[in-house]
Amino acid sequence: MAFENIIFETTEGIATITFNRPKALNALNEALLGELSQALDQVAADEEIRVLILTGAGEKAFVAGADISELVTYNALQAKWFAANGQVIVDTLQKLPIPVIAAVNGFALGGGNEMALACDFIYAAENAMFGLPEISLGLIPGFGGTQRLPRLIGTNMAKEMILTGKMIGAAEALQLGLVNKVCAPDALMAEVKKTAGVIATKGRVSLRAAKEAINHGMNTDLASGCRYEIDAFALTLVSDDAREGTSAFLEKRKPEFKGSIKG
Ligand code: CO8
Repeated sequence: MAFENIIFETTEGIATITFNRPKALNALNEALLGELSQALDQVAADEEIRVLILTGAGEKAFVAGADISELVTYNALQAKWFAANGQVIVDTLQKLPIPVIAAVNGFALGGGNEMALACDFIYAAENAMFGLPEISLGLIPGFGGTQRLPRLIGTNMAKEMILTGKMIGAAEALQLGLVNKVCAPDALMAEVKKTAGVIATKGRVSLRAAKEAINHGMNTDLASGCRYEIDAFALTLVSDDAREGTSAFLEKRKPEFKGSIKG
């Protein structure tokens, strides 16, 4: 279907969703979130898509947060629905069976920062700015920021960012472990696609199992996480891709992973 607030395209197994409201710095309104939700469903249902990239249209912003002009019209129930709906979407992003990379090309604020936090990792342009400025609006983060940011950069650094509402640049975000790599703005998408391309050559079953094991382990104790890994490892070992990967190694050739998650 045709989207108006996002651009959804797929090339060689790599899907890209571009937030596309550049005049409002790609702020998240209900229409955009509805389209994003539909696009994520399409991504989840399409086994040919190996990796998803999220980015923002224009040169200024990834996403500058929830659309404040829409937020101010909400009553309490609408605000609850908006936050709950947003959390379903970031949860869907985090649980997508394929890797998701955020290519942060400018401001990633509020709900935009939270969207990036739900991705598997972030590459940022040198001009990217990260922040959870809700406190300056008399609000708090509502799309999971109070939960995911401390898990990623530690409680005290997250508290400082959330309680002051300050923005940090890409270099500081790299130092904090919020982003994996900082690139020149015009090199960002090429770098992200290069990494996505490497991931896309790997087996579907093992990619899914590795992501699930890490996500599961981050929400449980070490012993339970390791126990989960045993089962996930056993499942991957009997997959077509593991047969191909191990045979290719023994035959001294490159593997060609063509296995299906459906067995
Ligand atoms: N919502 C709506 N419009 C926005 C937003 C936004 N978040 N951000 C920018 N815009 C619009 C501006 O209003 C402006 O529109 P116009 O040209 O019509 O005046 C246009 O985008 C360009 O913005 P600026 O002129 O402000 O550009 P600057 O370069 O001067 O400043 C900033 C860039 C610093 C990013 C600035 O725009 C800004 O501070 N934006 C708001 C950032 C913010 O506070 N984000 C958090 C929003 S709240 C949130 O995300 C909560 C998520 C959870 C919600 C759950 C609740 C129920």
